[in-house]
Amino acid sequence: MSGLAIHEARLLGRLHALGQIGRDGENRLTRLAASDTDRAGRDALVGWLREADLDVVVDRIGNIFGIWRTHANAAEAPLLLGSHIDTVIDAGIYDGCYGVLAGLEVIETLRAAGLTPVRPIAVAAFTNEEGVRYAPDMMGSLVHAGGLSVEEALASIGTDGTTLGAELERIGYAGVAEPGFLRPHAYVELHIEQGPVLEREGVPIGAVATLQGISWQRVVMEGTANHAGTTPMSMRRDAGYAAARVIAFVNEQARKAHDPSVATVGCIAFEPNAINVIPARATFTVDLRDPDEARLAAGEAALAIFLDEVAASEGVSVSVERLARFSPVAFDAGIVALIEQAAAGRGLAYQRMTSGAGHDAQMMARMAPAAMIFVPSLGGISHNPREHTPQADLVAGANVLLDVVACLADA
Ligand code: HGY
Ligand code: MN
Ligand code: MN
Ligand code: MN
Repeated sequence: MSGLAIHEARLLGRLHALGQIGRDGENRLTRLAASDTDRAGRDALVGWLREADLDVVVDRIGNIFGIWRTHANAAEAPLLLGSHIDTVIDAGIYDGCYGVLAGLEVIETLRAAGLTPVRPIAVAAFTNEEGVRYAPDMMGSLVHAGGLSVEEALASIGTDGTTLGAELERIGYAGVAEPGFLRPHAYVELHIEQGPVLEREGVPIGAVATLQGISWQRVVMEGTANHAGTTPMSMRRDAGYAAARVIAFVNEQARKAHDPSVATVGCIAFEPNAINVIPARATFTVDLRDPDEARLAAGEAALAIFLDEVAASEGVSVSVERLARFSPVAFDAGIVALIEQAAAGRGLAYQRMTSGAGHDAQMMARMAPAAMIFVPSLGGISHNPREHTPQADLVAGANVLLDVVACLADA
């Protein structure tokens, strides 16, 4: 293994500095893709990449790459590290940012040690991993891996009616490099687990071998606005009640299935949204996930049947828009084993696991051997300002990444 150690204060200092960028008056952190706060986060990252004397490239979907191209290895396919720095609404400071900044930290540590790896090493911050403003999520890495055309991605319309391409232009991150210009030799992503497993097991390192399938849909149910006081229950076409039945259905289905299947209705809006008007329209999202493709597909089919049943019984119309659909992914067994060796080499307990969250690595696995390293999330909490990982775990994860990179890049 490398025998080196990352510069703790530099990594932790940058993580906390980035975590202050994009806070509102109530101190809530939100950097939605291609927003003004995302621009501020991107500017900070580009500044650190430049300070590290990396070759900074921005591609047409706004993915940011910092490339360490020493003369000795210019021709080789780079080893790529990275994650994302866009956030959900009212986010924590570690999701995505930890992997990007640890990737940069590993490059700076290897360079400061005077090593010249056989392979170039690059770190990426992919655009719109969260998918909160523009769907699908993991968009920048999906485009990079060729799973979505850059034109289609740039034309995507946000929840606020904006177009991603115009917003990237506005914030100055509509790059010129063609997506996929950098074909990595391998991709390794360090990330907080965002779930309860590692903390519950008392294990500091997760070697992520698989990542579950994801299905995102937006459902619109149309009924009839009417008077809340005068309309008999038997005469209602209540889109709000119809939506409530569907929300109950997907939750009961997932609870009935068994642990790995999960279902979430995270967004809902009623129109006209007035206390004394029967909702004419209900718009809501359904996020289904399962490590088993057949079970995920069965959950989607059961939902489709139930939507038809509710439409008929409540007299509402239903339209469904698919926002994202990714099958479960198995990561590269060789890199997973290397992660376990690196953890063992540092005397750290580790365990092989699956990821409940979506990550850029699942897109990068389409174009190169890929795997992930997890560190624990306190209370299993994430996508929440209380997201937290103890400093010792953050440093341990970055040092394991350092050893994996030193090996893969032949430093
Ligand atoms: O949805 C996800 O799992 C990821 O955070 N985008
Ligand atoms: Mn993330
Ligand atoms: Mn996330
Ligand atoms: Mn993710």
